[in-house]
Amino acid sequence: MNERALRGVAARIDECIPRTESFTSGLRGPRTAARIGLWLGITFSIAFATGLYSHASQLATPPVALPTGPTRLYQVTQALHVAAGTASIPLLLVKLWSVFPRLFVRPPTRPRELVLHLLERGSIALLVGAAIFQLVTGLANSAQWYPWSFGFVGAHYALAWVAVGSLAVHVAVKLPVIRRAFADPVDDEHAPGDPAPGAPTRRTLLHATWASAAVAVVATTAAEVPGLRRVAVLAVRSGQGPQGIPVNRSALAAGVADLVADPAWRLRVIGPTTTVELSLDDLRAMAQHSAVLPISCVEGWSASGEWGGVPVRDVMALVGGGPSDDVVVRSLQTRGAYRESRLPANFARHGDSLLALTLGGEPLDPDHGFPCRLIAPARPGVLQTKWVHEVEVVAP
Ligand SMILES: Nc1nc2c(c(=O)[nH]1)N[C@H]1C(S)=C(S)[C@@H](COP(=O)(O)O)O[C@H]1N2
Ligand SMILES: [Mo]
Repeated sequence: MNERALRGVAARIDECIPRTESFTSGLRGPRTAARIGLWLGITFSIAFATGLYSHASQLATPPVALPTGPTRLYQVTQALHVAAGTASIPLLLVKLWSVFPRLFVRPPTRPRELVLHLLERGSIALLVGAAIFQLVTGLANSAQWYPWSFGFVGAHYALAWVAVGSLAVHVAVKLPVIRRAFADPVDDEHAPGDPAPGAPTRRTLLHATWASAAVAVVATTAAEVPGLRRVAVLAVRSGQGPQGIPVNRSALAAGVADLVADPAWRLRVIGPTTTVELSLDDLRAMAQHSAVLPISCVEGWSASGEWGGVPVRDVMALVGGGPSDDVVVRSLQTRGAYRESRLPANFARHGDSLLALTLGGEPLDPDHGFPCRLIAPARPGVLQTKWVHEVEVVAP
């Protein structure tokens, strides 16, 4: 094929691809995109900060000692994480719609400009890809649906850095456009390209977007607000479980139903000086302490109860454990990522960190960890190990 024929083909392909100018809705464009972008920046920052904290909380040995209070700290930060992520979904959809025609901008021909253009497009592709990945995996995780084979925690954490990094580049590159967009009024009547009288304005579009984000937040998180449980239609685990607390994995599902009913159950406590075995009656004979503490699941639901039992530090002291020791707690469960957790020293010596035997004054339901479970303040639910049978004091 000669060069002329090639040009002809290229021109014909070009004709088939829509042009940026063919999208005429005045609702789109920088003024809408910048204002929604500002809110996306806020929701992504909240999700990133609370996500980093959640990730650090789940490390066996966090890089810095994390605070053990207030008791509801993790409950609040994780609710913020899920709420910010959920609000981002309608925001991102409208934002993508508002800039969609830019997808059809023809690349410049001068090499220098072309390189810059491709870099800018590349950073946007990265940002959009990472943002969609985060929102889809986060939403699926909070619905306990895992239609993938990679590890959620590692992937969601890694892509958070990609999303936030490419977001910073995007804001820096677009700063002049953003400045101009905010300087312009949202709606200027009678300007060319602006909607005809009676047609929706940019202001209407923005208000509808804010409203959808607000509905998304309320529908996922209101379950914890007294009186609002019924409107939390999208909340996971907002229903009641035994003893007023929802159950994520039942004793049956964890394969421990028979083991927990065995009267021969003993708590093995391993320490630097000795190992002891305690029966349920031995534990009940020790000094009991109670505390109101929430189960705060990473999926976003949470529920508080009054837990009673033996402070972890009292059990550690039986085998020579002291206030600077960590402790590893193991479940009867033989499989599953949550069958073991490590309590850093500052949590282990906290008086409200319990090997709980009761909930609301009653013996634990098998689904809540009978005979004995770990419950400690300001920790993710995944670390509140149920069906405990072994406690080992370890040097940090
Ligand atoms: N052994 C064991 N402990 C566990 C789990 C588990 O699967 N196995 N799930 C954890 C998770 S994800 C949560 S949110 C809480 C739920 O506790 P609950 O069922 O008493 O509400 O228990 C935690 N403890
Ligand atoms: Mo959880």
